Amino acid sequence: MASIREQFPILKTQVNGKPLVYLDNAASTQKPTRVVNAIAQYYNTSHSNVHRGVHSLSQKATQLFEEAREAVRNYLNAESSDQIIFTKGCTDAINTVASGYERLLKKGDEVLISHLEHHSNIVPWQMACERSGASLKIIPMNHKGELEWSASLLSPRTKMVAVNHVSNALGTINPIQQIIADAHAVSAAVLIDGAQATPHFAIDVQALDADFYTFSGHKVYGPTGVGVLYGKRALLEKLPPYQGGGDMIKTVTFSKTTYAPIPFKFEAGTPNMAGAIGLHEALNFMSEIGLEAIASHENRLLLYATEELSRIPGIRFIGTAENKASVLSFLVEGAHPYDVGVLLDQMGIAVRTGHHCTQPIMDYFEIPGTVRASFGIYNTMEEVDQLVRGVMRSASMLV
Ligand code: 7TS
Repeated sequence: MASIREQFPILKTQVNGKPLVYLDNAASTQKPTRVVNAIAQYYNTSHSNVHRGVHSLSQKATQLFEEAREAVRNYLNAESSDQIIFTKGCTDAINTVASGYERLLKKGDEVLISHLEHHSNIVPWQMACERSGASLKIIPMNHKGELEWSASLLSPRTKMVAVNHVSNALGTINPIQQIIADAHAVSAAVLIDGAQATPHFAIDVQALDADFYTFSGHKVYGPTGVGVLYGKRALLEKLPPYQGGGDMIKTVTFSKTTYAPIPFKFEAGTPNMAGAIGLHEALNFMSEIGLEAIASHENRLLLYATEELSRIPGIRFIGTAENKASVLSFLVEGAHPYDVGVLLDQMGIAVRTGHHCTQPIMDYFEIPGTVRASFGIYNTMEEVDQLVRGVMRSASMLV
């Protein structure tokens, strides 16, 4: 653990005069020095535009960028690296699919999303439905924050099912394997928003049989401004691109343009090479620690935090699913989550407060928001103790 923490200089800094306890990993993780160095190294030694020049530097940049794509392929166990599209992030990846589907969907078609989605897996589908005339259906959830999945929610009209692998607000791990199998039985495609799964456990898109899988670089110890869309080849080939520009074409005349093959069809303009190279380094960092070791460490933190926080009078957990990743949402009776967050911040403890871009979940529980602690690779049991003491102090001041 000491050697892992050593790699994150920010963890040695102070916030409000107190050592930082960073528990907002679901929003964004901190970056190890090697990721920062890989980006600096790229700019210092290898930067030029990709896929264009015959000159050596352009070829070097292209090689590094394409090696990053191969690293993502390997990380997700995709069949082929041309099924890996670099995007600005998870939101951009979902919008790429939803904007393409907007043109494939027809009136009478249905798109199924869940009550547990982040706004970025709700709004793009609302837009696609509004513009195409398709209808949006919702998979309901129960009071534990688990999806009430039933294959009867599907019909031959269902063309797309878009659900998250793990809920960012509650930590629920969703039964996506069952959902994918049932959706395929009615020939619906399935998009899995993996923004909160990729930081915590290994993903195998082939074993899952997901049609599309998306995630963000900045939540897996990589840089901001880069993300990934994985798709099955036949579906990506059928999906219209939603941005036009350089790099995504085969031929252009004023009367007609033909598109480049995947993945370039979806990568209009100069891509975020530095971002992809930083992401490559971040995936190496995670793989070297080992996804199983990460999952078991974070699971221990989650269990310990749940047990210790539950001793605090008036604590109420929001999201008590059987199967959870290391996200813990809670309220202290009589205290507004925002006030708890501000007091914790004064103690150097960074947690997220609010609706976490999941307003339908907050509406379900009839609450304004929650306090959310989310754990990453570098968090320790001592930090959980600090959180518990901080929440106790906040409660004694506010209630
Ligand atoms: N999907 C899920 C499940 C998320 O948790 C997030 C971001 C996104 C999509 C969007 O990712 P982006 O990188 O494109 O913004 N979630 C959060 C969060 O929980 N707090 O801040 C951002």
